[in-house]
Amino acid sequence: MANHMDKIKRLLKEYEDLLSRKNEVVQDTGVFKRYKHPIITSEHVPVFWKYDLNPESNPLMLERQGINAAFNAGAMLYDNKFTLVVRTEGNDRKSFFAVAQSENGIDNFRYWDYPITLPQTDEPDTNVYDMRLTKHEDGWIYGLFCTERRPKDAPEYDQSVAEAKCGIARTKNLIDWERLPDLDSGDSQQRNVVLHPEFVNGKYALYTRPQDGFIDAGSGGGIAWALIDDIETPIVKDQKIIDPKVYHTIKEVKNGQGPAPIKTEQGWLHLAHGVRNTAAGLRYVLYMFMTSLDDPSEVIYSPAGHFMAPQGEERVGDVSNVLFTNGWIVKNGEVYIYYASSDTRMHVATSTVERLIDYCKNTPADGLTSYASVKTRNNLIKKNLEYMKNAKLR
Ligand code: M1P
Repeated sequence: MANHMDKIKRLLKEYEDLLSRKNEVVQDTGVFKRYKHPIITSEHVPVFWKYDLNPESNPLMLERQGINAAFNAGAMLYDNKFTLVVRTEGNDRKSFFAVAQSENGIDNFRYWDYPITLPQTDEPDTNVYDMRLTKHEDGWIYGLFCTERRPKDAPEYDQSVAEAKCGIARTKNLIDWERLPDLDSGDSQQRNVVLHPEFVNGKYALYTRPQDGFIDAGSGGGIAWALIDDIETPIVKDQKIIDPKVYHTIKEVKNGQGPAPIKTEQGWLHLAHGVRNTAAGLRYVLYMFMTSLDDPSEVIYSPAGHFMAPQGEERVGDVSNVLFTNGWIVKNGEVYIYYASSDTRMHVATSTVERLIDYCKNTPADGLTSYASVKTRNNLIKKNLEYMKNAKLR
């Protein structure tokens, strides 16, 4: 018995050491700061979610219900704490949502005692993931997420056929959730749907990502914009592509809105993921753009290329070469970007609203050819050489 208790104490101590580890900046590009440690991994999930601690029912202290990964978290400031709704995935491959909070946003994230129990529709979800949190001006906190099910007409021989739809739930306290009907967009598949935080022309506004197949966006042309009359009967009648996928860019295969955009004096700041093809498979990176305050469906700045791409250990995981984001938080002008690497773990990067606007406005747009890229770079080189000559730096 003493031995059993020692094992529990050791597990709890190792757990506490991990959670209280301080994070530190390891990269500062001027645009953002990157941090040394992931902020949430499968190891951050409470010991009492994995082990049966009772010596009578688990005398050998085996891990009973392992956790495979913790990634793709929605984010918001709740109760003045940095609050994530983490896609937490068991060894059984099922994802579920769980709240974790931190006082400073960069380390010491702690899970609440229980994961979220999400109410079901008449058609139960097989798997749920990637919740985008939006504090809407109607007073509710909305969570839009992907609900995945096996289509009724799927052939018996193929057990991997899946259908992705946008599930919708809302809450006032992140504990009790009301499930609304799934979004009816008329598309065969939908993922990466995000609710805009304000009414637009008196309607709820959505960023959608129509797609033909479960993985393949096909004729789904990019990030779309849709207005719906009623969130309790959410039907999309019309979608227009506002940020298309484009040949030979970081979003040539597909893209998707990240979290809900941030409102600034100069426009809405958007963070998104773009996907391109490589010989080693798909590569997911983060990119940014801005839309107009007068018309949030009008893109006003679109800097070329990626904002962040996988580096170091971020490159490797269950789905390698992936950065994905569905959460960020603004506090006093500081922006905390929560991103996941390779469908395995969560990280934070920090910036400011001022720096992100500067990045979006002053990074040249993609000229779409090597010739145009050289021309843009030559402009920078020429300007710098003149500056360095005048400043006697060379
Ligand atoms: O595996 C990478 C990502 O793939 C999907 O994103 P998208 O719909 O753009 O292809 C999502 O399943 C996401 O969860 C995952 O991180």
